[in-house]
Amino acid sequence: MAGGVSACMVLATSAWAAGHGAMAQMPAADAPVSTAVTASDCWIRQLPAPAPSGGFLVLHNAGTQAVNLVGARSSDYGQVMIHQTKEENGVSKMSMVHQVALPAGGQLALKPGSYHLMLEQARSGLKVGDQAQVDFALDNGQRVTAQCEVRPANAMPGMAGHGMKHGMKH
Ligand SMILES: [Cu+2]
Repeated sequence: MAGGVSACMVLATSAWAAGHGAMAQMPAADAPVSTAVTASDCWIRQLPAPAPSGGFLVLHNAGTQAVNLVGARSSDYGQVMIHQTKEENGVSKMSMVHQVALPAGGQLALKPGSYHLMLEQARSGLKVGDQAQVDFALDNGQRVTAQCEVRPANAMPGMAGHGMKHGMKH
C-alpha cells in the first residue's frame, strides 16, 4: 500500500505539471453523507484570480474504521485539489496528493505548511465574508460537506507567500 501511495504522488506531480491533474476523485452527487466523519473550522484564504486560494479545516473521524479522504469539489470553485506542503532540505515544496488517512477516532487538520486545499476558478461574485461549500469524497463511497468562510488574503500573516508560490509555480 505504501508503495502505491508514493507512485501515485509521483504521477500526481507530473499530471499536475502537465495541466491540473485529471486524476482526482470527485464525490458523487448522490453519495451518502458520512455519519462518522465531520468537518469543522473551514475557511478559505481568498486570493485574486488567477492565483489559487488556500483552504483549511479540521476533519474528525468519530468512527471505528480508518477512512481515506480521496478528493474534493465545490460548486463555488471550478477546481479543488488536496495539496501537501513538505519541507525538504529547508525548501518548502508542494505537491498534489490523492489520499489522506483519517484514523479511527482521530482528526486531521488541513493547515498552512501541511495538507491544505487549493481552490481555483472561484465563481464570479464570490467575496470575502461569503460561505463556500466544499464536498469531500471518502474511499468508502461516502461524502463529507463543509461550509467554509471566505476570508481576505491577509487573514493569516504566517501564510504570506503561499499564494505567491502557487502563482509563480503553476
Ligand atoms: Cu498548495
